[in-house]
Amino acid sequence: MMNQSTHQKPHAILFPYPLQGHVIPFVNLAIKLASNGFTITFINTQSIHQQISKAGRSNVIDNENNDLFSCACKSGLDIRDVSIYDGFPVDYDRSLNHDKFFEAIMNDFVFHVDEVVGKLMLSNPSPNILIGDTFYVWSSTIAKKYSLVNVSYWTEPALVFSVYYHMDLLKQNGHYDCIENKREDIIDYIPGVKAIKPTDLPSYLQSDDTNMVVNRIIKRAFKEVQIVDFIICNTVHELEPEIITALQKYLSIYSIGPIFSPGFTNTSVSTSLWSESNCTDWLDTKPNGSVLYVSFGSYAHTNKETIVEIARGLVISEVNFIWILRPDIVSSEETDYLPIGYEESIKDRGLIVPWCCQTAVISHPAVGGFLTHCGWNSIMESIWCSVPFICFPLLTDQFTNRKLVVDDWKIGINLCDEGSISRDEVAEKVKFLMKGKEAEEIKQRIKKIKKELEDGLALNGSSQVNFSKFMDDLESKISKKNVLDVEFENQKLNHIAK
Ligand SMILES: *[C@@H]1O[C@H](CO)[C@@H](O)[C@H](O)[C@H]1NC(C)=O
Ligand SMILES: *[C@@H]1O[C@H](CO)[C@@H](O)[C@H](O)[C@H]1NC(C)=O
Ligand SMILES: *[C@@H]1O[C@H](CO)[C@@H](O)[C@H](O)[C@H]1NC(C)=O
Ligand SMILES: *[C@@H]1O[C@H](CO)[C@@H](O)[C@H](O)[C@H]1NC(C)=O
Ligand SMILES: *[C@@H]1O[C@H](CO)[C@@H](O)[C@H](O)[C@H]1NC(C)=O
Ligand SMILES: CC(=O)N[C@H]1CO[C@H](CO)[C@@H](O)[C@@H]1O
Repeated sequence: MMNQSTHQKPHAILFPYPLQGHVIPFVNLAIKLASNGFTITFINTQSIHQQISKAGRSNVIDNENNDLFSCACKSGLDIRDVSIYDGFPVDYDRSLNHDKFFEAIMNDFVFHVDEVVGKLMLSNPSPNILIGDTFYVWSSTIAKKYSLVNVSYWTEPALVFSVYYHMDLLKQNGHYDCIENKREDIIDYIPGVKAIKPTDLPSYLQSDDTNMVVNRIIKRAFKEVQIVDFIICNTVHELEPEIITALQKYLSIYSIGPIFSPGFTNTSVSTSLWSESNCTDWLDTKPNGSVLYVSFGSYAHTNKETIVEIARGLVISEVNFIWILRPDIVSSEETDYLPIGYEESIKDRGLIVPWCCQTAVISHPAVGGFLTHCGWNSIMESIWCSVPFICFPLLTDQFTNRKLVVDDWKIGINLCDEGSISRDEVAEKVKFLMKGKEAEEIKQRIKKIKKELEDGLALNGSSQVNFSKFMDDLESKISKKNVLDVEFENQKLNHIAK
């Protein structure tokens, strides 16, 4: 009987956070686990599911069944597509109503999750693992209720994890949530973190109002993460060795990144929330390394003045560029932010599109630099293509990621040092990165960092070995749990028999 139960097939339920930057690494993880024989049930919110399937490429989405994973399944992977109600109508503007939406995600979403997981427990093979985004505050509660091994997936660098994990230390030292004057001195007491400036902390930790919804989510989520079985992190050990080693003292944390889709640019699963413009033909007309790619990601907003200064600065720089401008980059209520006649004025030197397949663009030889908001996926992808950065963080972990890129790895430069930016500064920085002789060293260094990523993913590389270890530890936890479950059932039977 024991043998039978110890060989139960692993079936993991995956819950990405309902944001573009989280969905991508979750999908890539799903493919990786499924390629290793796991059954996966992938749970998007209905809103995210509908947005992806509307935007999706017809060649990879089975429109009849509206199954985002049909193409991956045809190639033999067992990935089941399920969507879940998040408490709001699908077309509700979650970005505009950010606080209200995330308040509900923190407090009420768990009831919908409970219902869906309850039903899924009847599926075959029956689920035995829950992999939730670290930002979810309910993972171990649900895992406990359904007796699932609980795994927390952190889609940002270990540095950011560590800073959140040690919020109490920041508080004790007056660097977070203190009423008196905020301290401006270097933070050097977080285990494994040599030194970090208060202005390099994630934006939520720099805020005066520590009672904001995201701060409360982080506080609860990082309590929750202390009791999960395993944490997996989309980073490479060699990039953040001291931080990860320090965390390993109290947590089962595995660095398994970067998690890309198997073809990098050629995904068999759609992940994009907006339809992607194809920039290949335009890029084909440009000399190698001559194009600056400009994107501020999927989530953050900026103001109209900033957009105008960047627009003018790009023109002054005389560099070719592709600029991703989401209609809601300022706000979904102010979509008319470019100077009048701007798009016509740039002629063929610039291409402005609402969204694109980022991996396809940055892996094109014409691209030589990336003006970025410093989202973690963007950084990993661009390192993979050896494309160096101009950093313009806007929100959340982006400030901390900037520190890694500019101060630690020296593979990028800052756009500006705080405050507002000017067109001349934009032009100067763009010219420096794209045309300056000094930028050559940056390009050499990014090749070295790229090598770390490659080595990590190689056959005996750290991420590959850690991933195998994670899967082994997971399976042994499942079989242990099964033994306990069987004993528990037997006890119950004995009890009833008496
Ligand atoms: C989730 O992890 C914690 C810590 O290991 C454990 O106490 C809890 O029982 C786990 N849940 C289940 C159902 O295994
Ligand atoms: C790209 O993806 C499609 C669909 O999954 C697949 O048929 C094709 O072989 C892939 N090509 C490469 C180069 O990986
Ligand atoms: C984009 O266009 C190029 C050139 O026309 C084509 O080869 C490529 O397949 C297109 N990519 C996608 C994802 O449609
Ligand atoms: C541009 O880059 C591609 C890909 O690396 C290479 O094959 C090609 O020869 C390069 N073209 C020139 C003009 O250097
Ligand atoms: C990987 O490690 C194993 C065990 O240490 C060894 O037998 C194998 O030759 C290594 N493979 C490579 C490609 O280095
Ligand atoms: C959890 C775990 O085994 N982590 C390992 C990942 O890889 C690095 C580098 O090989 C090890 O030092 C970690 O211990």
